[in-house]
Amino acid sequence: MLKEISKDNPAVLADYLQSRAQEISADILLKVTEILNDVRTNQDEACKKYTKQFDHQDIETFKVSPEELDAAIQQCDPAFCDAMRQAKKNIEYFHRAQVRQSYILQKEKGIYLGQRVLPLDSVGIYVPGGRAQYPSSVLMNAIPAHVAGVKRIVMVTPPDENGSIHPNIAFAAQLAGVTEIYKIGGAQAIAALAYGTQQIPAVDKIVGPGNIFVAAAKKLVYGKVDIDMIAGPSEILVVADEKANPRHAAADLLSQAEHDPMASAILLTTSRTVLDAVNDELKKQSVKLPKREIVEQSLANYGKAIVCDSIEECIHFANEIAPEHLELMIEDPMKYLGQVRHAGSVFMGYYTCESIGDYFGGTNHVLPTSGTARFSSALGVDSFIKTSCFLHYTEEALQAYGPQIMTMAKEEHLDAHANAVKVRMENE
Ligand code: HSO
Ligand code: ZN
Repeated sequence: MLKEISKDNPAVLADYLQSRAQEISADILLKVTEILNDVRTNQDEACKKYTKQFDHQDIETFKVSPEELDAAIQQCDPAFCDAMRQAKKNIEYFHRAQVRQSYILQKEKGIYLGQRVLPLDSVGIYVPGGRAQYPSSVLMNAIPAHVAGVKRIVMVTPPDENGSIHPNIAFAAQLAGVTEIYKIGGAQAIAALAYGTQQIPAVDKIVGPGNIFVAAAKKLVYGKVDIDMIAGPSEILVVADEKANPRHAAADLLSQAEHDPMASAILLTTSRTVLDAVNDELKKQSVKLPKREIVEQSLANYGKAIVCDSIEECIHFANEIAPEHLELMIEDPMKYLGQVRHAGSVFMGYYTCESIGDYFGGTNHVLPTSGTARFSSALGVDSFIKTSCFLHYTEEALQAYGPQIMTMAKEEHLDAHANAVKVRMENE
């Protein structure tokens, strides 16, 4: 059942928005800092100790050997492998269009300047164990890195109860171009990737979701390495007009509610009849789901609805909420897309359920949550590149513009700066 928020009572919406913000407690930050320092100092010994303590495994060699990888992949269902291969093609197709070009500009007097686009040398992808082990996320993280041209793509994932890596994760890694896999998870894995150990060489950037300890570790190592984002629980916001099928809308809301008891599912509709029908459907459909308990908790916590006067008004509230996923279950979605300012990814029309994007369509499913779509973007090729600029002046150009540069330097009382120009101008 979705709790209705009156559109005339913005305070309730503000409360909801506030409650999405995730704070990491000082206690957790302290514990994680200890782990980070320990791994930084004692390297593999500390990694082994924490793997024993948290994952109950004695791991001597963290790196997954080619034989172990092949043996794991043998166990995968061929139909799953085929679907993953097609998904990979679609994801690659979309991300290739994101590749940015270097540029060079020629100016008067032999001046030229430009910017080069360079892939990062190495990245680490964190893949959680347990409940949220998603091979689709391996594709979403590794393929853009591969397309960007990153040479070393490292994956870390905690060992399972047999000390091995999950077959589907192994297959996804191989398919997506991961170059090294290590069986290690938690804050210790983030520390190893950030600082390097004897067995696990450091990387330049760490991406991928994880539990609160992983999130805290990523926050703390930021600066030593880059990170992607601190991902919060999944969010779906459905905008439905009077022609939207309530059964479909309910199915889509449940598809994200099943991720997490803290996930949010919001319906904005121009029709009270649709809202009532969606609520009936939620009841009917949720009892049949294996993750019924999670879904019920999530809807009780963050299942909301607003009945609006128009699609424009729905989009106004969608922009306020800045959801991770926005479905436009409306007749002419293209007509309204331009009004959408803040959403991680938009799903257009009655047939584009979010699941298509989660797995297969090609757009990335690593998206900004908790309102961060106001200022950040989906993971993509841009997440794995950096730029470096360059500049060239000739003697003629320096003679022409030297006085202006010196004027600026003198205003900042930086005589040595001015002098570097002057000594060259006097050469003549
Ligand atoms: N919807 C999730 C991604 C995902 N769904 C992975 C299924 N598998 C991101 O919010
Ligand atoms: Zn999902």
